[in-house]
Amino acid sequence: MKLIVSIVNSDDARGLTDALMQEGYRATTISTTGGFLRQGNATILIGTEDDKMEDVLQIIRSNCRTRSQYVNPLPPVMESGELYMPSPVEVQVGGAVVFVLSVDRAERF
Ligand code: 2BA
Repeated sequence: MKLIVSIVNSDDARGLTDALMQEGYRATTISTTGGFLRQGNATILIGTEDDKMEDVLQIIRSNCRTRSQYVNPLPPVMESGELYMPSPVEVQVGGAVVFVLSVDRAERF
């Protein structure tokens, strides 16, 4: 069995879980925050059989899109009187960051 941990844009989370449910997969959505942008995203946990993994990855792929975001880099250390003009940097976020973990045992009691 595999546990697929998928970090996605909050705007894609609903569509992705709907698509997973439609195909008969079970999923849990956790509200999370990215360490770099410090913005909300969603982490979706999907436990599934090994032979279903590629199908789940395909559903994730087709329901999450890449977005460009601009962030202001941290200001440098400056002497008093110096002026810092921040210039935003573009980063590509997502579609989805996915980790696949092997599960030793899964139970539902
Ligand atoms: P954030 O940490 O908020 O990162 C958002 C985007 O900022 C990243 O998109 C990446 O394009 C950029 N970024 C992140 N760290 C950077 C750095 N040190 N320098 C320059 N740019 C950086 P994604 O790679 O698509 O990641 C989207 C979200 O997935 C991340 O949000 C984080 O919540 C999660 N994530 C990504 N890689 C991870 C990892 N190795 N472990 C745990 N979570 C991860």
